Amino acid sequence: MTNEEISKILAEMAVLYEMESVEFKPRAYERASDGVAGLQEEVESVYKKDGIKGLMKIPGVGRGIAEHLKQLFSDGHFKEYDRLKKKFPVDIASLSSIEGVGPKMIKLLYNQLKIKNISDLEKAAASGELRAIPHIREKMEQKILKGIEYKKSGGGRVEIGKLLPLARAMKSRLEKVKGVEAIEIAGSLRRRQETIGDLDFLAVSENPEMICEFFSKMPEVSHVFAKGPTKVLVRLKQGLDADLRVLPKVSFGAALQYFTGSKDHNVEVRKIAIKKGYKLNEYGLFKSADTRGKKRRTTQKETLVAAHTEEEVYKKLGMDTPPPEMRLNRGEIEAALKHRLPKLVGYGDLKGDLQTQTDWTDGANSISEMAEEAMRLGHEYMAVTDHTRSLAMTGGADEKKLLRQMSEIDKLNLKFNPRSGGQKSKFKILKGAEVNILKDGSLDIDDKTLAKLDVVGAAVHSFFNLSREDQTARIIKAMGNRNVDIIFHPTGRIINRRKPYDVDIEAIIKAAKRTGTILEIDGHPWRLDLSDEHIRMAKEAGVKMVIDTDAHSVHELSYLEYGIAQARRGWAEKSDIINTLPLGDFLKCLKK
Ligand code: DGT
Ligand code: CA
Ligand code: CA
Ligand code: ZN
Repeated sequence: MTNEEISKILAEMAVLYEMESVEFKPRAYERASDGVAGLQEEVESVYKKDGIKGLMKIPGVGRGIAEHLKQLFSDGHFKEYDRLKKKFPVDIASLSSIEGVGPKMIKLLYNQLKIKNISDLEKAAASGELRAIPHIREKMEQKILKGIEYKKSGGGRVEIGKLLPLARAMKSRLEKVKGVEAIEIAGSLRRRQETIGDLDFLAVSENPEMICEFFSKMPEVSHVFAKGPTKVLVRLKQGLDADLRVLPKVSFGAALQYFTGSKDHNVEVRKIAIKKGYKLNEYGLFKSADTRGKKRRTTQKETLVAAHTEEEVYKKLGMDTPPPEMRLNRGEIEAALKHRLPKLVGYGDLKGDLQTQTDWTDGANSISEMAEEAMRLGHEYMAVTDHTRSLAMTGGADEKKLLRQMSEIDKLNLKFNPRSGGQKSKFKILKGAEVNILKDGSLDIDDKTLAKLDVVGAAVHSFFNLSREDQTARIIKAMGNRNVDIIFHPTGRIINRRKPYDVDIEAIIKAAKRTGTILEIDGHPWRLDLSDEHIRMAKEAGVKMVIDTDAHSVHELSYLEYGIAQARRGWAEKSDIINTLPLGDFLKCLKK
């Protein structure tokens, strides 16, 4: 069983215990689910190597859950899960993918109306039956209907955060198959798009049939649609399709170029090839031997010009090679022809993280655990930005709590400071907050306290339905506060779950420029907010941005990668992103 599947079961169990009204267990299972999802190594091999003790080292996994996992690996199923599933035969995964539907709601829906899946829910919401439940009013009913509609319109595309680790794990196992010389992930995943329609693997192998056989039998596969000697098409348990193509070594670069896409990019590149008298396809760039007698031209007379690497293909066409993230036919082809591609911010360029939540509010880990992990990742700084007062469900901090947290951070910084004799040099925890922007654009923490923080992010977490005018004015008012350094997740969307609120992003960008406010690129793969197009607008307006993770646990601190990918798709360069700067220079870019 893969980590993905185990993590899913643990997350379901959290909800099932909630339905059973068991205390503490729901949170414990959620943490274990997160811990498993974030693990590089397969849980099963951890167990095989180090037994129960090894399992208990996984973040969030205590003895009880470790015992359950042991049983899972020895008998192939979770007794407790089977018992709960029998008691509550509910499609938890799909119900909880609807905005506004969490564990407590699932419990109410089942107990009161026996709602088991999305179609039951849709019927109940459309007929007004939902309002029989005391906690559900019309507003909630509308929200649920909107959520269902939005989910349907998503067309089954899967968020990148669910796929990149999965695809990498598959890739590393495919690499080890006998005869394999190269494996690459192409398609939208190589371009690091926000959502993925299907996975495209390319391989070079001396033994194509063997890798095809291996691929079709991978544990991630739920169904094989087609299997030939050099091509396999499967459905994954994750709910999307994946295909593998095995190619001759000579044409690997051309194939990679072709299957990386995007389709729009390819169409334009092919036009350039034709203009130059070439033919371009997944096997290579060819020059026709006879350009006059078109009718008599045969493929035998074509000579291969370039195919081995992508760079060769682009070079023969007179172009630089655009990074995969840029290949969307949004001007990159022209720039590549003029040798004027921007030098994109790199995956190793960030010096720190600027949005993290801890167990002071709704995060899973302590400040110190988060800081240790940030150090391990090589960061120079990390801002702690817990939620504030008016986000009551997270236990948001008021002024007093923020002051207490600040002195805790002072203590920790002293501990991490080399002068105190510690080993960990040059790391600093910054005092921050994710301050809530109230309906009228004022903030829920007083200015005196905000002024004491190193870095203040402000964000909208309520009143998503204001008119465009009011929503925009509200955020711009917050930007006018001289303590507000950054606007976090500026459009509020959650991928596949919630549309952005209606806001005039051009006006926000203008106001950011005028007030010296920074805009966030929230790298959490559920958010990825700003979008790539907004990033490009901000860059062109000369507005500075930060890339951060919005991490709520230690393993989410690795989400910077998604934020960087997003920034690259938005053409951002190092100089556009201020947390590429060392701490001192970074702080100088803030308002104070
Ligand atoms: P997805 O899967 O919807 O997230 O997006 P892609 O870009 O991965 O699309 P997919 O899997 O249909 O095809 C992979 C690549 O193959 C695509 O990016 C470009 C190339 N490709 C597919 N169909 C065509 C086509 O009709 N013409 C050209 N020029 N390229 C194509
Ligand atoms: Ca694809
Ligand atoms: Ca495909
Ligand atoms: Zn939070």
